[in-house]
This record gives sequence, structure tokens and C-alpha cells, in this order.
Amino acid sequence: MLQIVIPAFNEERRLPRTLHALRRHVAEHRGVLGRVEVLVVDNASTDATAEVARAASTSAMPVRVVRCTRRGKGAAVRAGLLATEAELVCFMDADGATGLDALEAAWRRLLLGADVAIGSRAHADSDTEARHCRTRSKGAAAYRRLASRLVPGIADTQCGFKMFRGDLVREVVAGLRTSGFSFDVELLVRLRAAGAEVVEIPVTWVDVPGSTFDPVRHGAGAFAELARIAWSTRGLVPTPRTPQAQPGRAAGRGTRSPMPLPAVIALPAVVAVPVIAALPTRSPR
Ligand SMILES: Nc1nc2c(ncn2[C@@H]2O[C@H](COP(=O)(O)OP(=O)(O)O)[C@@H](O)[C@H]2O)c(=O)[nH]1
Ligand SMILES: [Mg+2]
Repeated sequence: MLQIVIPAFNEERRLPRTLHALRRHVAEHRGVLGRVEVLVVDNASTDATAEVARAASTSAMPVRVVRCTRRGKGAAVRAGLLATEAELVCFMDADGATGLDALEAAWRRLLLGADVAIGSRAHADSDTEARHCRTRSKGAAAYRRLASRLVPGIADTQCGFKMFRGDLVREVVAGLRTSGFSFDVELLVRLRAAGAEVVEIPVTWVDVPGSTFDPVRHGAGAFAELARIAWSTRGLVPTPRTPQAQPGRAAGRGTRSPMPLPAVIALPAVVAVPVIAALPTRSPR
């Protein structure tokens, strides 16, 4: 069985379309994906997110609602993943920005031995015609440079689609501390430290209007979280899980030297402040 976690904060408008598309996709690809269950994590929404999720439940694709009162995408994904029990689990955003073909692509990579398959808008075969506005793209580029110091070799840590071996991710996500948008980076650092082989897969990706990420409100927080992750995981290095059984797995994995504290403090400030200051103000959601 495959369980799909969808973190949702006030998604009554975007979620129904995503669940509808998912139901159709799952029906068409049942031969590959098998039984699929969806877990919508209602992240203290004040709208009808839970109701629209329940209304989309069918016997062919049951939709369960998981409550998470701790705010933040990281907290929501953590709660959702911990509520899974399947061999294969994934999470995706409520807006359906990542094309659903990623499900089969990721599934195949896990079948071939990877532990984690993550959507990557930086992959040469990805199709990402409409990206974010220019200011957010600039901030994202700075963010990517910092994130790549923590998870070298991974070009896109932030795509909202990731699939995992269930037992592994449940073990690792229990220790996740980042509750905001940077949780993906901490999760990837911890997965690699647990010996996971992480592969990036191409995706089709469209920028769906109505993003809950507001660069002005969340941008500085995301950089600050990155700094906290760098510090709190400084001792974690990629570890081969079972080197004797899978000698190829360890190849090419270097160790990560801890980021020095001064850089940890200075980088978010140096990078985040001018980027955030240059951003246009948006009306709060
Ligand atoms: N902003 C925000 N998003 C959350 C929260 N909890 C869960 N989410 C979900 O995290 C996902 C973020 O995707 P999206 O809003 O499209 O952001 P973007 O794709 O990064 O622009 C959506 O599914 C949100 O509903 C939260 O507390 N705050
Ligand atoms: Mg989105």
C-alpha cells in the first residue's frame, strides 16, 4: 500500500481539485501503485479543509483526516508521516503543483533500491515552465546555495513532493525539530545520516496561485531555520546503512564538516536581510 500525506492549512479551495485529480490518477495507475490511501493533515485550519477532505473519500481511495494543532508545514508533515503504516509513503502539497506522474517515477526508483525519491525542479528533465515571481526566485537561489552546504549533491530540497521507504522515514521523522518550511532540509540531513540513498527525480511543476508561503512573512524564518538546522545537526554525517550488503551505496558519500558557528549566524542575516527587504509587500492570507 502507498500512503500519501498532504499537509493542509486553510486549503478548502485548492484541496478538492488536487484530491479529484489524485483519485483519477490513482484509478488509471492502480496496476503500478496498488492500493492508495490519503492522509490529509489539517494543520489547525479555520476553514472547511477537514470537511472537503472527508467529502473526497471513496472506497477506491480513502481519505483520512489527521489533526495537527502545531502550526507549520514541517509539523504537519511530521504528524502525517508518523500516522502512516505503509511500506511506501510520500507527501505532496495541497495545491497539486507537482505533476502526479512523479508518483510512478518515485515508486520505480524505490523499487530499484533507493530509500528516498524527491521531486527536483532542478533536474535536467524537469518541466517547470512557470516558476515563482522574480523576487521569490532570487531568495530561493540564495536559500539553495545555503541548503546545498547541508545536503551536498541535492539540487532542490524544497519541491513539495517526496517519497520514502515507510519504516525508515517514520524512524527518522520522529526526531525532526523544524516545524516550518525548512523541515525538508533537516529531514534530508537526518535521512542521509541514517544511511538513506536519496535520489532526485524529474517533475513537471506549475506555480499554482494561492501559495501559503509568503516570502515577506516566511522568508526570514526559513533562513533562520536553516541556521538552526546547520547547528543542531552539525555532528550528523551521511552514513552507509548496510555497507556489506550494499557496497555501492556508500560510494561517493563524503562526510560533512560542521558549519562553523559564526557563519551560521552571519549567513542568514547577510543573505536574508537584503533579499527580504527587496520583496514587495503582499496582503496577508
Ligand atoms: N503556510 C503554511 N502552510 C502549511 C502549514 N501547514 C501545512 N501547510 C501546507 O504546506 C503546503 C505548502 O504549499 P504551498 O502553500 O503551495 O507553498 P509553496 O508551494 O511553497 O508556494 C500546502 O499544502 C499548505 O497547506 C502552515 O502552518 N503554514
Ligand atoms: Mg505550491
